[in-house]
Amino acid sequence: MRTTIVCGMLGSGKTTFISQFARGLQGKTVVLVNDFGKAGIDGEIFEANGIESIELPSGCVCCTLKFDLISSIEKIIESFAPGHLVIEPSGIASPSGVLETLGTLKIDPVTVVSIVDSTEFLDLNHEDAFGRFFEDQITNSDIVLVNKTDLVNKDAAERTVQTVEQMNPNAIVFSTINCVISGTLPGVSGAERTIGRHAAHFHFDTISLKLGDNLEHEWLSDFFQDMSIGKYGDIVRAKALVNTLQGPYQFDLAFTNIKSVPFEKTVTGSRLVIIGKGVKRDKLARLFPSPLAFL
Ligand SMILES: Nc1nc2c(ncn2[C@@H]2O[C@H](COP(=O)(O)OP(=O)(O)OP(=O)(O)O)[C@@H](O)[C@H]2O)c(=O)[nH]1
Ligand SMILES: [Mg+2]
Repeated sequence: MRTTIVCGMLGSGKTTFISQFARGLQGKTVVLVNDFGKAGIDGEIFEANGIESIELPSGCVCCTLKFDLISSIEKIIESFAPGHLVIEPSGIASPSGVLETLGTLKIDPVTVVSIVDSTEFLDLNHEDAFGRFFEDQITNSDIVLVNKTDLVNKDAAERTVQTVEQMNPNAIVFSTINCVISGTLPGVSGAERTIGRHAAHFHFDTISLKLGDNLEHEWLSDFFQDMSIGKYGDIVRAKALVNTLQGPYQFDLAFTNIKSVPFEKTVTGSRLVIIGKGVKRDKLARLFPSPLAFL
């Protein structure tokens, strides 16, 4: 079994990458996904793309969910015997924690692909922000996608690529839009990896809300816009699958970038996940009154 870990900060593009990558793989492929919020969203996105996936409960696979990760992998091997296992840890997981777990299970070979969001990396790559997280991520990677280059200028994209190359001269680095790589991904596995530099965790509030199916697309778009400018706290990531009155939609906020696209099928239970610091729970409760419920 080949195993690929796809890591990267919240909203950097992990699910976007896997949705394309897994479809191109030969043989049985299973994705193991660990959404940070209680209302899992990514599993349903994979399903809509025809990709088999198993969701791990909320929390983080690199620390508190280590045992769940072990038992889920054992179950996947037993039930599906896949040719390829793809793991999407939560956007706060350190790859070294996941690599350690795979090591105890003697899983080999493992490729680490990491996604860097070029709209935030240069601003946040210092000790007081996410510097240690990025270091763990990039030094443990075989392949790095410097993604969302459509949203930054050429100079910022080039500086991001250069910084990543300096941090890990052995990694293969691509500059991408929507995680698209021309040609096939090189098959590499980092035998030389030194794990154990497990980065300290940063802590975020997470809120999951069950929504009704009676919301207007425009109202939700305005709400995401308001979240992006700080009206509900310092929100770093929000995502929702909603059957709006205009049809099913997927909404995303990743740092300050917002997006909504029609979803391929009716959503199984409209829901919203918000991740950030100082999230204004009371204000949200007033906006989404009963019978809508916090999960
Ligand atoms: N403009 C632009 N948007 C992108 C790009 N890549 C991904 N996105 C969008 O960014 C949002 C987040 O992408 P995801 O693939 O869900 O990110 P993720 O890393 O899986 O997010 P989490 O699992 O929540 O941490 C989605 O709306 C994507 O469509 C890109 O290169 N350019
Ligand atoms: Mg994801």
